[in-house]
Amino acid sequence: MEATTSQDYSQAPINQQLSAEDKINLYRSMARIRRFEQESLKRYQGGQMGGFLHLYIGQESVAVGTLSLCGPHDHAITAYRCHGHALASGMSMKECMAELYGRIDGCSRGKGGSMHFFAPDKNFWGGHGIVGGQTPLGLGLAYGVKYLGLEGACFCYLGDGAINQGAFHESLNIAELFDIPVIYVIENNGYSMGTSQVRSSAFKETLARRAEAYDMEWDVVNGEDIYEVRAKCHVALERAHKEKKPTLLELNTYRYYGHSVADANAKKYRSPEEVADYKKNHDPLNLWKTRLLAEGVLSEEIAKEINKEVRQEVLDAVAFAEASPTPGVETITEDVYWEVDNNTEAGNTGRHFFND
Ligand SMILES: Cc1ncc(C[n+]2csc(CCOP(=O)(O)OP(=O)(O)O)c2C)c(N)n1
Ligand SMILES: [Mg+2]
Repeated sequence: MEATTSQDYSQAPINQQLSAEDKINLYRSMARIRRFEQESLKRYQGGQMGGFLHLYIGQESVAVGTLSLCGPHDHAITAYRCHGHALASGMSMKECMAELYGRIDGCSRGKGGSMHFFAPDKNFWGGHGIVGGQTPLGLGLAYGVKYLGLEGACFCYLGDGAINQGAFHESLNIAELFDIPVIYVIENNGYSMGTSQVRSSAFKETLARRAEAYDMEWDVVNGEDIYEVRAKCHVALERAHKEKKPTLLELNTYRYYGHSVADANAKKYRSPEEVADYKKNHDPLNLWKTRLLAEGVLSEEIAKEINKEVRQEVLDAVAFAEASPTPGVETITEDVYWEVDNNTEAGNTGRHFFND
C-alpha cells in the first residue's frame, strides 16, 4: 500500500527504450481497463449481469506495467480479479464484456463469467477462483516454456491473501529447485476480502522476503509507478529468460472498491480517509498522466481524445454483448470434464476447447 521508494526509474534502460507513442499506449491501456471496469460496475448494478464481479480499479499499473514487458513466449496467469490482465494481454473488450453478460461470444463462451477470462492464443491462462490455485499452474506453464527450449517465462499473479496457501509454497520450492522461469507477482493491495494483510501473516515485514526460505531472488516494488514496475520486473524477466531462474516480487498497490461488488462490508474494514488518500495521491492512472504531461509526451487534448475513444470502445463492447445470444442448454455438456467421462474425442485426447 505504501510507496516503497521514491527513486526515479524513468532512466532504467528498459524505460529509455520507450518512445512517446509507447508511453501514451501505456496510458491508453490503463484507461481502457479503468473504463471497462466502471461500465461493468454500472451494468452489474443495473442487473444486466450475474455472478461475481471483482474490479481491478486502482491496480491497473501492475497488469499494464508487467505485461508491457512480455515477448512472444511469455505467459500470464492470475486469480479471479482478472479483467485488467486480460485486457492488457490483448483481449478485446467485446469478448470480455460478452463473457460478463454470460453470452456465447464471450471468451469462455459465456460459461466462465468475470472470474474466468481466458485467451491462450494471447498467452493468457485465466482467471482462477481458488485462492492460490493458479500458482502451481503458473509453475507448469513456465516449466513448459523451458521444456520446449523457448526463451520465455510466466508471470503468475497472486493476492496478498494467497501467500500462505500450501500450494504456493510447494510451487516456490519446486521453482527454485528445478530452475523454472516463473515470476510470482504478489499484488499486495493490503486486503484479503475484509482482512487486512497485517492481520493475516505472521511474518509482517515484507511478503516477498519469504523467498529467502527457498533461496530465491525477490524484490519489493512500488506498484503505482509504471516506470518502477517495468524496471524491476524486467530484471526478473531477464533472470527468467537468461538463467531460467524464478523470482518472487511484491508489488504494492490498492483496490478502490470492495472485494467484489457484492462486498457488504466494503466500508467497514478501512476508513474513507484511507481510500480517499489513495485516490488523491496514489492513483496510478493520474500519476502516469501527470508524469507524461510533465515530460511533454502527453497533452490534455490527447488525454481527452484517448478517453473519448475508450468510452466509445466500451459502449461498442456493451452493444456487442447485448446482441450476443445466451448459450443454449444443449451446450451445458460442452467444454467441461463431462467429456472425459462420456468418451468424446476431446475427452479421450485431452484436447479441450482451446486446442480446436
Ligand atoms: C482456497 C480458497 N479459500 C478461500 C476462498 C475465498 N476467497 C475468495 S477471494 C479471497 C481473498 C483473497 O485475497 P487476495 O489474495 O489478497 O486477493 P485480492 O482479492 O485482494 O485481489 C478469499 C479468502 C477461495 N476462493 N479459495
Ligand atoms: Mg489482496
